[in-house]
Amino acid sequence: MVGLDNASPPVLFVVGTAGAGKSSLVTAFQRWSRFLETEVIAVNLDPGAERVHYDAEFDVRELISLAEVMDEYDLGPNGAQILAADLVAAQAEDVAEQLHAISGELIVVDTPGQVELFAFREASSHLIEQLGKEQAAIIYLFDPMLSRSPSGFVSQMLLSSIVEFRLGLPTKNFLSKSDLLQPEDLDRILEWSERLESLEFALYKEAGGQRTEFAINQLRLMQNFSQAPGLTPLSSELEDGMADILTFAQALFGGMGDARDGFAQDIGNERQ
Ligand SMILES: Nc1nc2c(ncn2[C@@H]2O[C@H](COP(=O)(O)OP(=O)(O)O)[C@@H](O)[C@H]2O)c(=O)[nH]1
Ligand SMILES: [Mg+2]
Repeated sequence: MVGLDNASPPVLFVVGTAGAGKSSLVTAFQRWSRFLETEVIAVNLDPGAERVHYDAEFDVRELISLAEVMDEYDLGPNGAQILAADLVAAQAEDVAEQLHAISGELIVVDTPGQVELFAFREASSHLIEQLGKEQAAIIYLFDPMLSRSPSGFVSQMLLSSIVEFRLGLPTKNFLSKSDLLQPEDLDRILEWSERLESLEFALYKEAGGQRTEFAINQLRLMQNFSQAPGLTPLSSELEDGMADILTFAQALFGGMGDARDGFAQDIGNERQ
C-alpha cells in the first residue's frame, strides 16, 4: 500500500560497529516484511560491500566501487573506504534525489562496515539533510559479544548516544544476534538496559569506582534525553524482533499497514 501523497517514505538507517549484523538485518527485515502489507525498500550505502543478499532498490556501488577507488588512488582498503565515503558525499544531492524517487512505505538503509564512516564523515550528515530529518531515524545495533561485559555494554551505550547526538536523529538500540547469547547472558544484558543500578553494580566490580562513576553519570544524563530508551533483542537468523523495528518506525512516522497502536500514535503526536 503506497501512501496517497507523493511524500517519499521514511528512512531507517541501520548503524553499528563492523560485523554488528547491519547487512544481515536489512536482509532479514526485508524478507520478513514480505508477509506484511508494508513494503520495505532496501538501500545499500556501503561502497565496500562485497555481496548483499537483499534486493537493493538503490546501491551506492553503482556510483562508487571500492575496488576502483583503491586502484585509481593507489589506496589500501581503509583509506579507500574513507575516500569512497567522501566521494558519496560529493554526490549527496544525486543520491538523495534517487532515494526521493523511490516509492514504498519504508526505506531501510545498510551503512558502511565501520560505524565512524557513517557517523563522522560529512557524507551522512549531508545525505540526511537532503532527505529531511523529519523523515529519518537510526536503528543502532549492539554487538552481542561486546555486550557481555559491563564495560563493553556501557561503551556501546555511549557510542550509540554519540551517533544519535552527531546525526541528530531519533535512535533506538537493538541487541543484535541475540540467538548467539546464552539465555543467562541475554537476561543479564537486558537487566542492565532496564536498571541502571544493576549496571552500575556490575561495572563497579569490573572497572572500579572512578571509571564507573564517570560512565554512570554520563548514562544518567543521556537517559534524560533518549526518545526511545531500553534495548530490544533482535535475531536476523531467527527473524526475531523484526516487528519491534516496524513498531519503532510507526511510532515515529505513523501509518504503514494496520499494526499502528495507541503508543505509536502518542509518540507521533509528541513529535509534531
Ligand atoms: N547467529 C547469527 N549470526 C548473525 C546474525 N546477524 C548477522 N550474523 C553474522 O554476523 C556476521 C556479520 O554480519 P553482517 O551483517 O555482515 O555485519 P555488518 O558488518 O554489520 O554488515 C556474518 O557472518 C553474519 O552471518 C544473527 O542474527 N545471528
Ligand atoms: Mg555490512
